[in-house]
Amino acid sequence: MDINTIINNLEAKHPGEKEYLQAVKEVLLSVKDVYNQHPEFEKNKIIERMVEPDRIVTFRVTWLDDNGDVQNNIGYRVQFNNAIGPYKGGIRFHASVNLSILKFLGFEQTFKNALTTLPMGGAKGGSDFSPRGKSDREIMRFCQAFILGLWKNLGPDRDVPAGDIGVGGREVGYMYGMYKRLVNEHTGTFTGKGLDFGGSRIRPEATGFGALYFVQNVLARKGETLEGKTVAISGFGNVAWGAALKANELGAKVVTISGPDGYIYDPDGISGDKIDTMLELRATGEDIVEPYIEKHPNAKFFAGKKPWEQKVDIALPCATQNELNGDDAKQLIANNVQLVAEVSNMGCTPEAIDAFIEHRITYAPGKAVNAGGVATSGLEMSQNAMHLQWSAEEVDQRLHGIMNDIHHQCVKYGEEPDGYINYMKGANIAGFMKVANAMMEQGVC
Ligand code: 2IT
Repeated sequence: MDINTIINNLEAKHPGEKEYLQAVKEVLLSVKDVYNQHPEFEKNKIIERMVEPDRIVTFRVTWLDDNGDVQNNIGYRVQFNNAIGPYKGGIRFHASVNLSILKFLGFEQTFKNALTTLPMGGAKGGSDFSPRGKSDREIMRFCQAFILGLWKNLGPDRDVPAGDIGVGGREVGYMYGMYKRLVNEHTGTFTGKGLDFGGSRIRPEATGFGALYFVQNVLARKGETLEGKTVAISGFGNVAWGAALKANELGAKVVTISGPDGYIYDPDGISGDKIDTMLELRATGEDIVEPYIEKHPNAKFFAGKKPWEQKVDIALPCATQNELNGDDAKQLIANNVQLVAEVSNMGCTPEAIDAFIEHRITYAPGKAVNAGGVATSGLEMSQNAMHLQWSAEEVDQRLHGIMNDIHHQCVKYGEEPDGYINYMKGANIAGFMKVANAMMEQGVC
């Protein structure tokens, strides 16, 4: 079956799952040419098998809030594809979570994990539970109830979750604690754990650090560095924090962060202690950035706006899917942006991506740029399996090597006749070929 028919069938079968259909469409359109060169893929229905999750687990999560009232949420785990390794991917707790979003994330994760060069399959999970305004005890009870519904499907060689939006070290700790009680084994079946119980050094920083190593590679090809470049970052979570730290270390000036309430523009640069302000804002549990200006009065807060209206050299979406749309892209292009690298998953809408590619602005997709997070999770799995813990230098060096390799794969498959590197195409083809070949070698099953 040709690619367009597969896409049409999928749209008919899963109407309304817009994020999932968006992610699938992007990958399938990019791999069209290589798919057509491999008739064995069509014969074995590789794509038809690849676009459907292997398994979806849905469960009710019931917990008691601080008033003793009963609360109900929905829990999910989408085990997408384990052709190249155990299911691996984060857990998202956010009011917006639904099956379309988790299927898109699980699908993307499969190709991202393939790009890391490590043996990990793709999965994603989460709940429509909103951590906003919840007490620590409520978070703990929710995490425990979530694991009660999911634990039987997990295991070090079966499925290894981690964090995502709304799930950080604290939540992973609570989930892992309950998981360990239930299975009575300390096998490290979670990554992003605390350093004292099997966590990896550099894991909290890894997504942001890896993204900046990728950006370094992109610039190096053009004979440039990050020194003196201005950078717009969205979000203020763990990913934005790691990206801001490394961007500063490499000589760039970060001028924005953002939250659901709006964005901060700090003309003096968000550096040093100011980066810690991000941690303080998060610790309030309110999910807003406006209080930044109380501590740093030179900065300005723009309510309800996105940072993409500022003139910068580099834009790094670090918040959530589709946070940068066609109009934002036009604004960035008019302001002469040089490079847009998604650190969030599917941060740009298809219209934005089309605009960047049409204007030959370097655009790099999340599945390549943010793969350092899950890659370091893979390194955590290795350390757990070997019952040891590497130094920060060792982990950072491996992470850097992996990001260089991912960049290399993108260039190899993404170079166009005019010399433009289509990083989206490169990442999609490289990831697809690895998963497709692994599925072919394992037979029809
Ligand atoms: O989107 C992602 O790659 C993550 N949330 C991290 C997944 C992981 O297993 O570390």
